[in-house]
Amino acid sequence: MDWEKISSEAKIELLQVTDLLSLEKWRISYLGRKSALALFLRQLKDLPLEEKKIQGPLSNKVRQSWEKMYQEKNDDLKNNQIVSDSWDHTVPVKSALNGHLHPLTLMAEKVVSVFEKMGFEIVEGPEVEDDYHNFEALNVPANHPARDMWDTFWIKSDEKEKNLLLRTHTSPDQIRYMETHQPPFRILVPGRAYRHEATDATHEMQFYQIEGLVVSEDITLANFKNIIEESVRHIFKKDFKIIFRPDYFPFVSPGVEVDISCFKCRGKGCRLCSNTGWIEVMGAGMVHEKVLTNVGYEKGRYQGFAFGLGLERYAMIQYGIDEIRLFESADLRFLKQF
Ligand code: FA5
Repeated sequence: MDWEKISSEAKIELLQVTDLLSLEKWRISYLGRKSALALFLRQLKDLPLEEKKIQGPLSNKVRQSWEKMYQEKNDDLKNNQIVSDSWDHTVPVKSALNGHLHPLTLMAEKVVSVFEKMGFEIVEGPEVEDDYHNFEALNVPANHPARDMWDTFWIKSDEKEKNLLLRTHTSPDQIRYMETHQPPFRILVPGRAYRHEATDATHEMQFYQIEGLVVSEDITLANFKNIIEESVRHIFKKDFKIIFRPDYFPFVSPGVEVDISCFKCRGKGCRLCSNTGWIEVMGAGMVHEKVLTNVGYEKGRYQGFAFGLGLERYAMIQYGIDEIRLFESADLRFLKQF
């Protein structure tokens, strides 16, 4: 018997097999009781001894290799193929898991859409910043005590590009925009900020801010107050109590902090709001004259306001979340609720 020739025919035929029915036909034809191989094995005992010694092991090897080929093909078809005649259409299937937007994305989209309706242009800036844009141009020179307000992640880099950092706020994007644009304008800059600080229920090391900047010849703090009150009303669709308090930032004068009444204790005071009854949501103020001249604007001609709001804080208020660290936890029990 020319086992080599028959084996190669068997292989070619097996390659063409695509369902279990034709695989069974193949098995009957090559390994079945009436197959050439089975007949040969049955007649083996009648061969002369010398011949038997050669043909015996040879034909057994052929049988083993065909059985292996058969088994592999069988497994392959069973794993990968739905055999039409054994497919029960009535068996319920597991429904596919649908993805959905992260609560911070939902919140950012809401904030952006409200400000867009108020005529703000959406702008983005780099997360890896230089000292100049993050601090210097914002009137925070080296060694200024206000630098302590932003615990900074500095980036190790070569001589040419030294003083790189992960931006500690989105305010450097005010500078980047003003360097290339003349007033009047209103911009909104959503983005990530990084601070090397201990985390707690309202502080993360990576968080999102949304910066706003409006500059023209006649912008006042009253415009700022009105825009923030209106935007809060449209974003949250509730009449939250908002408080504007004096605060200090080197790049604004006067400076303002904006707080919204604590959603958890309704102003009574709790752990979340450090017993103040208020949750701080943004820093803001009238753009400092030094900042306007640093970007090359004519001295005394323009004025404007800027603000930097914390997106997580907004989302916490919107969804009643009392722990900021849940946002980045990747905990599906949390994420599935949105
Ligand atoms: C600033 O970052 C200023 N750049 C804001 C500003 C912009 C002032 C323009 C004046 C003009 P502050 O550090 O307070 O300020 O942060 C602003 C807001 O970001 C906070 O009110 C808070 O909502 C949010 N935020 C600050 N630090 C964290 C943190 N570690 N985790 C989560 N949110 C934070």
